[in-house]
Amino acid sequence: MMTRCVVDPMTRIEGHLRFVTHIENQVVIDAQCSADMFRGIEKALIGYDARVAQQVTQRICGVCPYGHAEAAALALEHAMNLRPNANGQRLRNLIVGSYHLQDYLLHFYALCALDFIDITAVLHYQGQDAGLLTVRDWVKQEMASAKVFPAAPFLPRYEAAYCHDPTLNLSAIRHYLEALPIMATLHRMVALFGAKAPHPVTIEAGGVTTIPSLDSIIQFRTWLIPVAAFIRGAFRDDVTAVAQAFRPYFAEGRGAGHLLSYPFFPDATGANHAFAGGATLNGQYQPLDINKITEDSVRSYYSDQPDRHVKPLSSRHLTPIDWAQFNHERAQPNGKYSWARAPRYGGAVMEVGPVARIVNTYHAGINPAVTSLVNQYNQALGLTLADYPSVMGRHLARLFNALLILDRLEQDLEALVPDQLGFIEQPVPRNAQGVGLTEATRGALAHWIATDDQGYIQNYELIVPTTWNISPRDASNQPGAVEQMLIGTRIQNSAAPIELTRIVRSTDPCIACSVH
Ligand code: NFE
Repeated sequence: MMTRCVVDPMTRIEGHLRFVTHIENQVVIDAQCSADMFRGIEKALIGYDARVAQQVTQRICGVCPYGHAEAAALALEHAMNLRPNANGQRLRNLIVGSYHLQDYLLHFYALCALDFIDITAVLHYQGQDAGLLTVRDWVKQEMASAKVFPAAPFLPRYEAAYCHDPTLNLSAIRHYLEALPIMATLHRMVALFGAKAPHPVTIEAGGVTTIPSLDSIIQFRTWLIPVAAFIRGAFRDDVTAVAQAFRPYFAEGRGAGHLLSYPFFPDATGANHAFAGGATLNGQYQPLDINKITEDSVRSYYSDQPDRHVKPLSSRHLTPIDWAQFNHERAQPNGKYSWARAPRYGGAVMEVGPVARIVNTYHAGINPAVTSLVNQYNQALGLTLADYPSVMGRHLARLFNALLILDRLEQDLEALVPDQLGFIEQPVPRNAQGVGLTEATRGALAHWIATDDQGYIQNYELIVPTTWNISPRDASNQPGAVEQMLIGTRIQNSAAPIELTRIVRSTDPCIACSVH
C-alpha cells in the first residue's frame, strides 16, 4: 500500500519548508521539497549603489547575515581588484568565525537535539542542578495544564525513538540551557567588531571599518574563554556521544554524496584558506571550477522559458508565476512545485555544507588539522570518508568545523594589531563584474555582481547553500540533494516519520536564504 506523507511546515528550521513523500512498503519511493516563500531581493537591488548589496542581502536571513555580508564584499572586491589588509582580513575572520560558532551551537542544541534527546528524562531528575530542576518543573506544569504532552517547543514528539541513556539525556538538556548564554556571548563578539548583531554593518568591500582598540581585543579574548571551554568540552562531548548512540544514522540520509565547497577562512593575506574549495564526485576530488555552476527553474514557480542550465549573471530576471495560481494542492503548469531554483555543478546535484568543507579539505590535503581530526574520529568511531554525507556525519562535521574555526579565531585574535585601520577605501568600478565565494554555516555561498556605466547595480545574483540542498528537480528530472537523501529511506511508522525529519534537519535548511 502506498501512503502519502506530507510534512508542512517543517519545524525547527529557518523559513517555510514543505515536503511530500510517497511511502510504499515502509520505504520512501518519491520525495518533493517545496520552498514556500519568495521575496525578490536580487531584483530589488537593481539600480542602487553597489555598496548597498552588503547591507540589503544580509536582510535575506537573520541566521547567516555575516555570510551575505562577506560574499557581497568579496564580489565587489573582485570587481575592484582589491584585497583587505591583514588587520581587515583578521577582523573579518573574527566576525565571520564567531557567527559560525554561534550557528553550530544553535543548530545542534536548539534545532536538532530534540530529535535525539529525550526531554522527559528530566522528570526523573533528583539532583540539585538549578537549570534541570527548572526544566523539570516546567515540563511537569505543561503536562498538568495542557493535559497533553508535548507542548511547543517539543512538538512533534516521536515516542520510543529517543536516546535511552539517562546520563546523556540529562547532560544534553543541561548543555541546551548552558548553550544559551554562550550563544549570546558569541553575538556580543560579533557586535564588538561588527557594530551590530545580527546583521553586522562593518564588513565592507575593502575590509572592516572598525578600528580594534587594545580594550576591544582584550574584551573579545575574555569572552572567547568560556566559549572555547564550552565548544571543546560540552559540545564536543555531546556530539560525540550522540554520534555513538545513534551509530546507524551514519547510514541514513546519504543521497548521492556529491560534495561542493568554496575556499573559506583565509589567512591574513586572503589566501591559504583553512577549508578547500572543490568538488567531490563519486568519491573523487577535483579543484573548484565555478564555470561549471548553472541554475535552472524548470520546476520552480517562475514563468520565463526557456530556463535551463543558465549561468549566473546571464539570466534575465525571472518572473514569479501569477500568485492566483499558487495552491499546493492544485497541479502547477509543467509540474512546478518550489520557489527554489535548481543549481547544478557540471549538471550534477551537489550537497553543500559542513561535510563538503571537511571532506573536500581532507582530499585536497591542505590543512593538517582537518586531516588529523578526521583520522582520529574515523579510528575511534570506525568511520570512513564515505560515511560523512549522512545524518550523523553532518552533525559530526559541524563539530569539526567548530573546533577548527575556534583554533583559527584564537590565532587571528593574537595577531590583530590594535589601533590599526583594516579598511581600504576605493570607488565602485563602472561596467565591472565580480564574484564573491565563501562558506556560510550551511555551505557554499556565492554572490555575483555587475555594475553599469554609473557604478550602480545592473545585475545581482546569489546561489545560496540551501538552494543547492533543497533544490527541486531540474530540466533532466534529477531530484535535488535532500530529495535524494529521503528517497530509499525505511520508515518504521509512517504516522510518525522521525527518520525523515532527522534527515532534513541534518542539512540545517534555511528557506529564507534558499529563495531570497
Ligand atoms: Ni538563512 Fe544561509 C543558507 C547559511 S546563506 S541561513 O542557506 O548558512 O548565507
